[in-house]
Amino acid sequence: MSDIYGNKGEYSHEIEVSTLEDTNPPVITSVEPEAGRYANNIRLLGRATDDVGVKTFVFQISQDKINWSDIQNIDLTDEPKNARASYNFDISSYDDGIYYIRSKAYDAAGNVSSIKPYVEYYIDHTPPNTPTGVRVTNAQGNITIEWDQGEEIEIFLKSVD
Ligand SMILES: [Ca+2]
Repeated sequence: MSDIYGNKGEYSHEIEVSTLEDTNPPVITSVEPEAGRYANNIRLLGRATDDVGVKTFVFQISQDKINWSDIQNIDLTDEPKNARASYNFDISSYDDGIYYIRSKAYDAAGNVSSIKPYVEYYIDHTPPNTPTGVRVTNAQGNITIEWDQGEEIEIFLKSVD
């Protein structure tokens, strides 16, 4: 390479980009535990995969599946392709009700998982000592007490004529 004066220009190297750009977002493969009632804490466990590596998990909570707020961000320093992150979520300050929890995952390139499955949890601080829907039936001296949840008991009474 030379200019019109015959001076040799300095050869400039193009910086070669050897690492392929990561454009594939991570995929959340599971959020645990399974749906159910929880009183004081929920031991959350999320799993995700990525073609390069998962860098960050974010657990989020919502009551309407529209507005989500972060519960916890978890950075994975080793950025594994098959990643799992757990968090013991203290729900003691949450009101009773139905909540949805989901997880997002980011890779090192900033791609975020697009499909974010959620799990439905019922936060319930009320101890289950009050049965609902109590029914008492009396058939020929056999009194049966039933309620909607829990075990049934039968009380057999001799009818007094
Ligand atoms: Ca990726």
